Amino acid sequence: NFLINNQGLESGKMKMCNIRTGLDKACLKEAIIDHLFYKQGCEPEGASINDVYLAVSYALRDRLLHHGLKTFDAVLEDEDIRLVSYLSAEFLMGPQLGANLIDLNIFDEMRQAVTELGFDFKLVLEQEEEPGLGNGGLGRLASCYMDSLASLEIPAIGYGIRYEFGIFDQEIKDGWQVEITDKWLRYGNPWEIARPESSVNVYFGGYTEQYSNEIGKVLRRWVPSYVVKGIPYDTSEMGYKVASCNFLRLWKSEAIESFDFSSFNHGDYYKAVMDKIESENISKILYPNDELYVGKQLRLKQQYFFSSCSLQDMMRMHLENQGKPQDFHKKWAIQLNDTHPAISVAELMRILLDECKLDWKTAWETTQQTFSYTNHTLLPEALEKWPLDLFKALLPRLLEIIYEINYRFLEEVKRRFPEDNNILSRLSLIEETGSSYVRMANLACVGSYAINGVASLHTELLKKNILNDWVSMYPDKFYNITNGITPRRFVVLSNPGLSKLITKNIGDTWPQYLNELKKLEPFAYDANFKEQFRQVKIENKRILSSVIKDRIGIVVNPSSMFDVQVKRIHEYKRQHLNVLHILTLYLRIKSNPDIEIQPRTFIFWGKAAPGYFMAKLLIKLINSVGNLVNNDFDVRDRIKVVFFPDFNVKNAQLIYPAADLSEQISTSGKEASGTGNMKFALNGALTIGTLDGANIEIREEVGYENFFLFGLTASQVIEVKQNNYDPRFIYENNMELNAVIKFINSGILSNGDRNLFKPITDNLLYGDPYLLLADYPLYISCQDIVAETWKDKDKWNTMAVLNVARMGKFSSDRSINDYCENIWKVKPFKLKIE
Ligand code: F58
Repeated sequence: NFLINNQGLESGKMKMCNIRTGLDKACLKEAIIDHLFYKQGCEPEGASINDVYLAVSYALRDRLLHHGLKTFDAVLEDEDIRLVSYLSAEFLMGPQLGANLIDLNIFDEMRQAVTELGFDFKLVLEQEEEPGLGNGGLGRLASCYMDSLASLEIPAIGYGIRYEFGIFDQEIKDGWQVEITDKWLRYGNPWEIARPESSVNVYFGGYTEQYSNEIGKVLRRWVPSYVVKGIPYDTSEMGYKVASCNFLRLWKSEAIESFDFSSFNHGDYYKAVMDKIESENISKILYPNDELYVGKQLRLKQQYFFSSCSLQDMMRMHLENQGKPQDFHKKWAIQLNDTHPAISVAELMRILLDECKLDWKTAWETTQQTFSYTNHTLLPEALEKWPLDLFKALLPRLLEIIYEINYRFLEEVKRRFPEDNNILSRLSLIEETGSSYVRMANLACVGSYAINGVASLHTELLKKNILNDWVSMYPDKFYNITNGITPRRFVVLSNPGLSKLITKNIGDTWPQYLNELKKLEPFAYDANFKEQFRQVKIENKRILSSVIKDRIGIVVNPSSMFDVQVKRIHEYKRQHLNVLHILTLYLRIKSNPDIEIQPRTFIFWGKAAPGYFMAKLLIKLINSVGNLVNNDFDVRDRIKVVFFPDFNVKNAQLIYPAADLSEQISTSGKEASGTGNMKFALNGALTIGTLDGANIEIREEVGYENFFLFGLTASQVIEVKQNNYDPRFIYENNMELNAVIKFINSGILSNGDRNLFKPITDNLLYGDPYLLLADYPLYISCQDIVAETWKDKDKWNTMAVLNVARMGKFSSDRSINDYCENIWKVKPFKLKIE
C-alpha cells in the first residue's frame, strides 16, 4: 500500500484506529468527532455545518501532514535532489476538501463517515469558501501545476502571497456588475499552518552607500528606511495516489514588533501606527486586473515582498543543509510565473553579493542557472515596466544591481551586434523613451536560462515579435511548453459520472496517464456506450439547470444545447461576438416566428476588471439581451440567455461537465493559450473556435472534423489591419449584421436609451481593433453548421466521445514532465511511508 498503514494497532481483540492517520471509515468518524470536540468545542449534536466542515478538514489535514513532513525531511537533506520552486503572484487553488479526498483516495470513505454521523456531505463540501487568490488562467495554471508536481512526485514548493482579500465576489444588480469584497478567511482556513518561526524581514526605501570592508575592499550597501516582516503560511499539496506531498508557502506581511520606535519616542504616534498599517497593506488585496498592467507602487511592493521572502527562505534552507551559496542553483530550480516575480533576478544577486559576499561573476553565473521564465501574454499593454523614480525610491539597491546587470549585458550585445544601435535600446533593461522605466520582461529574459511560451502559436509569435531580439541574442533559451490542466480536479472530482463511465470501460489509471483515454476511441461508435455518455451529460446539465434556477431564477431546458462562454470578460476574448450571434438568431425568429431553430441555452460567466469600462458594459449588454430574449413570446423558449454571476473554481467545476459547446472565439494571435478550452473538451464539449492559442493544438489532437473552426488566422489578422481595414464596409454589406447593430442602438434593449451601448457599437464600427466584424460572417455560418450538426445527436455524441478520448495531451502532467525534462532537469523522488 502506498499510503500510511491505516490498519491501526491491534490491541487485544479490539482493532483500534489511529485517529491521526487511519483511512478507513471508522477511523475517519472518530477523527471527526475528536476534532469537533477539541477544536470546535462541540458534540456532533450541537455542531453547525461549518463546525463539521472544519472538523472534517482538520481530520484530513492531519493525514496530509504525515506525508508532507516526511517528504521534506527527506528531500532537503539529499544533496542530489534539485527542488522546483514555483514563484507566482497568484494561485487560484479552488476548494481543497474534495480535491484532497480524491488525492488520498478516500472520497467514498469520508462521505460515508460524514453521512453516518448524521450530516449532509454535499453541504459540508459546499461550506468551503475557496481561496480566490488569482484572476484567471495564470493563477489557475499555477495550481494545476502544483497538483501535477505532487502527483509526479517532483519535490516542489509553490511560493506566493497570502492575500487577505482575493478576487472580488461578483453580483449582478440591474444587469451591471457590482464588486463585493471577498472575505475567504472569515470562517477560518483549516488547511493552512502559520510558521512565524520562519518569518523573514524585507527592506524598502532609503539609500545606498559605499563602504570598505575589513580588508579595505570598497563595496556598496543598502541603508533602507523601513522593514516589513513576512510570515509564511503553508498549505499541503498532496499528489494523486502517491505518498509524497509538497506544499504551498504563502507570505503574509506584518509590521515588525520593534516598529519605528523613534516615531513613538518622538511622540509621533500617528506616523508609527500608519506605518504599521502600510506594512500590513502589502498582502491585503489581490489586484483584480487581468491582462492589464497597472503601475501602482503597492503592486511593486507586493512583487518584491514575496520574491524576497521566498528567496531568503530557500537560501536559509540551502545554507542550513551545508550548501554553498554558489551552488544555490544545484538545489533550486526557480520558475518565474510571468514577470510578477522577475525582480527575483536582482534580489538573488543582492543576496549573493551583499549577504553571501560572492564576487559579481560567480553570483551572476549562479543566478543565471537558477531561473527560468514563462511568458503568458502577447498583449503589449500587459508587459510590466516600472517608472524609474518609483523603483528607485522603493528599491535603490536593486536598481543599482539592475544597472550593473544592464551595463555588462549591453557590452555583450555591442560585441555581438556592433553595427546595430537599435537593438541596444530594445534589449536594454531600462526604457528611455521620454520617461524612464525598468522593463521586467527584459530582466526576466537576461536572468533566466530558459524562456517559454504556453502554446505552440504563442511561442512562435513571441519569438517572431515581442521577444525577437532575445532570440537573436540567446536562440537556445527558447522553449514551448503547452499548458495543461489537472484531470483530477477537472474530471474525477467535478464530473464523477463521466469518471465512472470511463473507469468502467478502460480501468482506473487514466487520471495518472491521461493518454490512456485513447482507449475510448472505439467506444465513439458503440451505441450502448454513447447512450450512457449522453445520460451522464444530461444529468450534469440537469444539475446545472437547477443551480441556475435556484440562484438566478431562470428556467432552462436541459435538453437544449448548452452553449457556454466562461472566462474573464475582455474585448479580445470577444464575448460581444457571441452576443451578435444571439441577436442574429433573435432577429431571425422575429422576422419569421416559425423558423426552425435548434433550442440553445447561451451561458456566460466571468468577471470584468473593476476599472474596465467596456468589459462592464458588455456584461450589461449580455444581461439586457437575456432580459429581452428570455421573456419574448415569439422566442418560445427556443433560445435562453443566462449570465451567471461570480465565476470561481467552485462554480467552474459545475459548468465544464454540463457544456455541449465551448466558445473559444478570441481574435487570432491574442490568447496566449487558454486552459478553459481544454477543460471543456476533456469533459466532452465540442469547440467552436479560432486558430488561436492552444485551440490549434486541441484541434490537431481531436481531429479537424471534430472541431468547429472559423475566422481569420493570426497572420491574416495582421494583414487585414495593415490593409486599411474598414469595418463599416462589412456593416453596410451584411444585412444581418446591419440589422443587429441597429437593433442594439434602437433603445429596445435599454429602456429607450439609444446611447447606452453606443461605446460598444461605435468601437466596432469605427476601428474594431479585435476584428469582430471581419469574423462575423464566418462565425455565423460556422454557428449554422453547429446547429445542423446538433440535429444529428448520434453524430454529435460520436464527436464528443472522440474529443474526450483524444485530449490526453492536455494533462498538466504532460506539461510538468516537459518542464522537468527540458528546463528544470529534475527527477521524481519516490517516498515510501511505512
Ligand atoms: C493567461 N493570462 C492567458 N493573466 O491569457 C491565457 O491565454 C493562458 O492560458 C493563461 O494565462 C495561462 O498561461 C492571465 O491569466 C493574468 O491574469 C495576469 C494577472 C496579473 C496581472 C496581469 C494579467
